Amino acid sequence: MVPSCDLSGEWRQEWRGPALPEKLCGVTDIDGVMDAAGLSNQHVRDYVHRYFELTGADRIEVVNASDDARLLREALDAGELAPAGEGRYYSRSHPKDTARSEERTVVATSNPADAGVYNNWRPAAEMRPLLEDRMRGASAGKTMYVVPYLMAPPGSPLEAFAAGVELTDTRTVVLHMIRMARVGVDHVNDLGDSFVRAVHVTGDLDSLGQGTPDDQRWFVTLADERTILHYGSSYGGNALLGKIAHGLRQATYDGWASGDFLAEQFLLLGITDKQTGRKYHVCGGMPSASGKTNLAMTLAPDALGDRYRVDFYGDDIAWLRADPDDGRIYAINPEYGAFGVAKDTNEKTNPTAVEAIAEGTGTIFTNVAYNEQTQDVWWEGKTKFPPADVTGWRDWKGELISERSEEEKDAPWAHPNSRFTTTLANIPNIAPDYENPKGVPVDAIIFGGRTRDREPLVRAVTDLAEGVYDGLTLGAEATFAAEGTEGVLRYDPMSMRPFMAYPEGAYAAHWLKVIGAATDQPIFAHVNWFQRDPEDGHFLWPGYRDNLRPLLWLMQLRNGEVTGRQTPVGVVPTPEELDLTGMDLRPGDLDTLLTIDTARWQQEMAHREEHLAQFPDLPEAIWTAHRRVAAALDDQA
Ligand code: GTP
Ligand code: SPV
Ligand code: MN
Repeated sequence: MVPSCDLSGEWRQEWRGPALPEKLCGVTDIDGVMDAAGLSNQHVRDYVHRYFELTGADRIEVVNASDDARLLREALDAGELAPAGEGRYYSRSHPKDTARSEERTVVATSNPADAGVYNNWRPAAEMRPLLEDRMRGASAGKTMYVVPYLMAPPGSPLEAFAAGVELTDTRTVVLHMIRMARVGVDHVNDLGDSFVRAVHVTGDLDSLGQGTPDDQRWFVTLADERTILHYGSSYGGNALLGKIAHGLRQATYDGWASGDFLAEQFLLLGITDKQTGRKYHVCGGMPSASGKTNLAMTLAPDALGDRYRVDFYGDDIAWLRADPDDGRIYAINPEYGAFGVAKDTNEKTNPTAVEAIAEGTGTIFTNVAYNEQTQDVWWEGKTKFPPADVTGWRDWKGELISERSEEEKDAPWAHPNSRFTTTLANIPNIAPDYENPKGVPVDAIIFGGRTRDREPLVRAVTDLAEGVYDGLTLGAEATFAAEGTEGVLRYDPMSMRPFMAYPEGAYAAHWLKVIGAATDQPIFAHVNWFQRDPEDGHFLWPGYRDNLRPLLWLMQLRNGEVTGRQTPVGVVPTPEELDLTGMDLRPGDLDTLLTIDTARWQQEMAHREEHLAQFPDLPEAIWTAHRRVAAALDDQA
């Protein structure tokens, strides 16, 4: 006889009778669902039970990557997605939910000493109940999807830090996770308790007071409990918890706590010199929306294409460790897909991205413009002008372009943070060995922000402490009074400001330790594609595919094939050393791109001093590097 209201689930595993109903006594039999899905890890099952009860979801579903086609059909039927041509999909987020919110993002632990300047530290004992209160009953009527995932190529030495189980009440989040991470129960069944618990509850997006003093959203990483609780958004990094909440915030904390590795908002690419057969790997940090995806996907400029090939490894996250066997730094991309900025993506700026999001790729577009009659998508910079015939076109909010009022006429059709989501395998220049569990040896670590003056095209730094110092003083310019003072950078150390999980002084020390453990260390460099002419504002450097040229110079410098010119802030190429074949730069622009304006740099050094002084316990080696650069500038003045 079937024990009618026994929900413990134990008897079910013994049951040999006919298929059992999913619900008994009106309650979902979640053990039955987990059994059927082969989810056997008892720690995962207990966690699912706990949050199923807390969130009040109606039912659960355990997700494997192979469920993608069915989930897509369901999302299309439910109107959560619309078709965007063959094998491509379109989604619109809630208009108040279009980007990460840094103010509402918190790292919480039980140790007040974990508070840093940027991690918005709060006590875990305060944040967990606060989040669980918000989540209580908030998934009523919904399905709770159980998404086991792995943020690493399987077999990676860092695999122990890479597994997680996201619980989410939103189907489109699941579809994004399937593209951005490796998803399936096999990734967690044998792990015991060592997986990240990542709970995502969307909440009622109409009434969360987003951006007001009464904001209800919270995005919390309980780092020392390896638990992520996000409430109040279903967009990007707020909701795809494997990506930045685990892949960056949790992982950077784990890397520090274990002493083993660094997790950084870095791109990772390979350069093959077909003439010599040598292969180089470059990784590096640029703040959000500053060009990582574009650089990682870049092709060699036409004139250099016969000799060099660029391979894509990763565009947003890299985990780095020193390998004791050969003394080199190895990097992996923990992700499985790319979540790229749509704006300005076109055949000229980024042909590989255009191919990676073409029909048949399964790409999901979010918040671009959409034509419901032709199923076409458009964003600013896809073509020079928007489609001339506006029939059927709606902007990212769903408003018909044809019905725009006079004042709305010039508003962008796509949201500036509109994005595409596609798997790495769709990227035409994906590295053949991108799933190599060991990762690839790193030759150079670069940093780059958007800086309209001062920062040259490239300057190389050969000393470890000076390289780390350079990363810590990375920033992007503030352009409007609202964001800061003109000419003063918004510092974004290593491009990790929004993802920092522990104090900056300890972070710097951990960098020195991990990279310092390598006997064959990467060279550092600072790059800048965004210098402008002070008179007419044009970009001095055309950017995009031409960005390979300064990287080639950097590899030559590392190989001792060029010497460059020593300046107080690093080694800068001489104009002859840069391979500019096939380019026509305006006269004078190259000089400006390679010039160090000493007075302007001295001004910057004063701001840097204030910036670094915020961080107690900054290693003395970093201060020494700062003083050395400052003194060299003073000598030159
Ligand atoms: P996140 O995904 O937010 O971390 O951004 P990202 O760093 O990957 O930035 P992405 O490559 O998506 O570029 C952001 C914007 O900068 C896009 O609109 C690009 O078109 C633009 N951009 C990228 N590279 C260059 C360049 O070399 N020159 C110029 N002028 N613009 C660039
Ligand atoms: C960024 O903002 O740096 C991103 C997008 O890469 S998100 O995943 O939303 O953080
Ligand atoms: Mn990013």
